[in-house]
Amino acid sequence: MHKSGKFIVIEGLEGAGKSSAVAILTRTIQAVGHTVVNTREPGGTAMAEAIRDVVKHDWKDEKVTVEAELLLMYAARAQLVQNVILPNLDQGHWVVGDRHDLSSQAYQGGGRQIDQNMIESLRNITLKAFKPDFTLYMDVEPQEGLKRAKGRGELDRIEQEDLSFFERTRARYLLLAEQDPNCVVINTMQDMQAVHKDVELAITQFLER
Ligand code: T5A
Repeated sequence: MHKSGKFIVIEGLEGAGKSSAVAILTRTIQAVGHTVVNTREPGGTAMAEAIRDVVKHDWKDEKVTVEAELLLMYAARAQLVQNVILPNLDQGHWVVGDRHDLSSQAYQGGGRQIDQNMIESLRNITLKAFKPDFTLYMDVEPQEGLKRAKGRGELDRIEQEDLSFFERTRARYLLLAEQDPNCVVINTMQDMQAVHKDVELAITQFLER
């Protein structure tokens, strides 16, 4: 499989502050001499970006089924992993991903309450044994995260879900983060300076491993 590149992922609800965490990780990893490639999900290839548009779009009278949403997330992920992530890791580059598979487990599994076995099957087909080397889960209370996201402009189709959807999503994130020894939880209810310090510390400790 891949040579020596590592796949680092940032996860969290909307407004958790993933964008600035991605910037900190990228800077810190580059500072020790690695080439960093940034990705986002859904998206990151021409086709996956088109899927992103489709999945974030509001289709007015046409209900987007939970199954269609799940399949689109995995279709985009298949494109990104095979065309971008794996080839870069093979070349020894590090990939910093804004969201990956944990998002599907949390949003579609927790939020949409899709059966875990169905998600697991898609995961096995799409990713096989591939998984991130390290994940930072940026934890935010849904109300606060949505307030921050709203402050940035219009909410998309998924962001317009009710609070209980995001509470279920967060609960699933926390559960899965706790079970994963390669996942660190960052409390983003603190001020930004404290959050950034925690992110820097987490990635520095990973680099020193
Ligand atoms: N999705 C995605 C699924 O349902 N399943 C999947 O499998 C995948 C891959 C993606 C959508 O798709 C869903 C999840 C999403 O709904 P997106 O546009 O990528 O859509 O959505 P997000 O990744 O959530 O993007 P956001 O931009 O909303 O979140 P960020 O990046 O976490 O937020 P950020 O960094 O832009 O911060 C938001 C604002 O908050 C402020 C920032 O300055 C910014 O203004 N902020 C803080 N303010 C105070 N204190 C702090 N500690 C702060 N941290 C940030």
